[in-house]
Amino acid sequence: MKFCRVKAVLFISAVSIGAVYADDMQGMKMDNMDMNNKSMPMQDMKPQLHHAKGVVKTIDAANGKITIAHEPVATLKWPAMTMTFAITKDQLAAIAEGNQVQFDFVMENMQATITHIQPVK
Ligand SMILES: [Cu+2]
Repeated sequence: MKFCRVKAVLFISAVSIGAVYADDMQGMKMDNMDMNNKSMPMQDMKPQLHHAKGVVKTIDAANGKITIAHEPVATLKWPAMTMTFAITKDQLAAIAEGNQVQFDFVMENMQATITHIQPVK
């Protein structure tokens, strides 16, 4: 008998807690809608990955930079050009000046950052 009453109390608590959570979720939904109203483009949150091929011109490992003469990049409507990308020391490990490379990169705030790079053999 005593056991049954405890169970009933627990059940009622669970129901009221559930109701509180439901209210919170409603609130979160509203917040998300507000964010959408500020028209935040999807690519600001997750930048698009671009793919390119090119030839490594110079490497500046100390400053995390690599200059590549790359072929046209269709996803950005870029012509072929020579430009500098941000790159990590780990990514530079297998790369040398003069290498033919293929790589992925993201564009953020006018900064091109390599996310993956490998020599083309
Ligand atoms: Cu470029």
